[in-house]
Amino acid sequence: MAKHEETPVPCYSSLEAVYGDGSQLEEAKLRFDHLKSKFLQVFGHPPDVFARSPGRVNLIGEHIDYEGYSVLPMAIRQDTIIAIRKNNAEKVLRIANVNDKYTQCNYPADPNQAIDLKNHRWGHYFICGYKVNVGEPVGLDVIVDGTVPTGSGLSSSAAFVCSATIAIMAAFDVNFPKKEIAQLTCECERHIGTQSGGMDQAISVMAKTGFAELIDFNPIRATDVQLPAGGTFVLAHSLAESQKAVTAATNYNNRVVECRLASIVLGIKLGMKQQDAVSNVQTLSDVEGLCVSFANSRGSSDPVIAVKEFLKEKPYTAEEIEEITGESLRSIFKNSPSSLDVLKAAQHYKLHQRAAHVYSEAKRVHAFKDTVSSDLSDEDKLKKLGELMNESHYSCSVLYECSCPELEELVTICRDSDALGARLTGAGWGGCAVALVKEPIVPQFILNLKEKFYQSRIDKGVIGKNDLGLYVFASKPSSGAAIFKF
Ligand code: NG1
Ligand code: MG
Repeated sequence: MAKHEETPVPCYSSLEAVYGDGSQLEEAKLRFDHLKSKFLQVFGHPPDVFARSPGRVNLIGEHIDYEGYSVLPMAIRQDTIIAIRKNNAEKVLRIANVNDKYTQCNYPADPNQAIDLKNHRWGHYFICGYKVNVGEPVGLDVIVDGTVPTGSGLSSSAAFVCSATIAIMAAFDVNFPKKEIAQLTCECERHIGTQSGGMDQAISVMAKTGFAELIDFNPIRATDVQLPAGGTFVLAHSLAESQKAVTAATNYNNRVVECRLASIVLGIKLGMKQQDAVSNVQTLSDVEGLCVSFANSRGSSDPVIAVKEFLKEKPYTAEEIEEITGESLRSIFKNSPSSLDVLKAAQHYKLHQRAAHVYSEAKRVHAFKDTVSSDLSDEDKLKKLGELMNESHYSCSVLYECSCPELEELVTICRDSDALGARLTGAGWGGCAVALVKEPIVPQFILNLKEKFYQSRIDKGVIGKNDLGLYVFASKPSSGAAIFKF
C-alpha cells in the first residue's frame, strides 16, 4: 500500500471521511449546499468540483521550519472550502466569497501576472495558487468559504492557498502525491511576500484524523504522533490580529534575515571562508554540524554553546556584520526583494538571541516527540509536554520577541487556570495561544478564560457576547486536504 504522504490528494473523498458522522458533518453539508446555491446565483452555473484544506495549530517548534528544523503541528477542524469551475468563455478569474466582508476580486487570467504586494487584497492568496499551477491563461469562477479565523496564527492563509491549489488541480484534472503538493503550496504562498517555511502547508495537506504530525523538511515528510490520552489542546485568541502580510519587513521576514545572518557569522567564526559562508550557508541547520563539533570539544552537544561563544548578546549593527562577512548586506540579499525591505527597516540585528531560540526550540520538538513515545504514564507525559510548551513560550517571548502584551496576559491566565502548559502558536505578534489542559477540567478552564480575559473585552464591544466559541475552543487533530465532487 502507498504511504499516506505518497497518496495523491485529488482522489475524491466522501464528506463522512473528512467530517465524521456527527454535528460537524451536518454543518459541512449546510456549507456545501450554501456554496452550491451561491455559485449558481453569482455565476449562473453550478461548480464543477470542491476542495477543502484545514487550518492548523502548532503544538511546538515555532519559527524553525524556515531554518530547516522539524515542527509538530496538528490540523484543526476549521477549514477553507473552495468551489470552482473553469470558464473558457472569459479570460478572467472571478473570486467571490460567501462572506460579504470580502468583496469579489477579479484578476486577469494571466499566470505570469505580478501580485501587487503594496495593495494587499484577500484574493491575492488564490492567485498564489494560480501562478504556480497554471501554464496557459484559463478563466476560472471561484467561491471561497473559510472558517479559520484570520490573523489568528491558525494559518487561514495556508488553508486558503492549499485549498486554492488543490481546487485548481482538480479543475484541470491533474494529480500529485501529497508531499509534492505540500512542497508546491509552500512555494505558492511565498508569492504573497512572506518567506514561509512550509509547516502550515505541509500539515494542511498531509494531516490525518486523530494524529498530530512531526513534519521534517528537505525533503518534506510527515510522521504520525499519537498524543497521550487525558489531555486536550485548547485554543484561545488574544484578539490582537497579526497581519503578517503587512508587517513582514519588521516581523516575520526580519527574523528570517536575522537567522540567515546569524548562520553566516557562525559559519565564519567556526572556520568557514567568508565567501564560502555567504554563498553556501542559508540556514542555522546548515551550520549546526560545525556548532555541534565545537560544543563537543567543550563536552556538550548543544549548539547553543557555540552561539554563546561566538555571537555577542548586544545587537549587531549592519557595519559590524559586514566587517565579519566581508560583504555588504545589500549584496548578500541582492536577489531577495523582501529581504532588502527588511534591511531598510532594521536598526540592528539580534543574532545571538534568534540563534539561541532556534537551536533550543529544535531540541524541544524532539524532546516533545520522545516524551510522547516514551514509557512514562500518560499523566507524566502530559506534565512533561506542558513544561516543554512553557519553555517554548519563554523562548519565543524573550529570545525571539514574537509575542505581544495580549498574548502574555492570555498565557499567564491559562497557566493560572491550571493549564499544564501554554504558549503562543504560529508566527505570534498576536493571534492565538494554545494550552494543554486535562480533559475533565476543560469546561471550567474555558469559563475561567471567559471571566478573566474575554469578559472585559465583551463589555467593551471588542467581541460579541455570543461569539466566544469562535475565539476559544478545544480542538482535536482533524484531517487534511480533500476534494469532493457531488
Ligand atoms: P502563521 O503566520 O501563523 O501562518 C508562520 C509561517 C510558518 C511558521 C510559523 C512560525 C507562513 C505561511 N507560515 O505561520 O511557516 O514559520 O509562522 O513557526 O508563513
Ligand atoms: Mg499564515
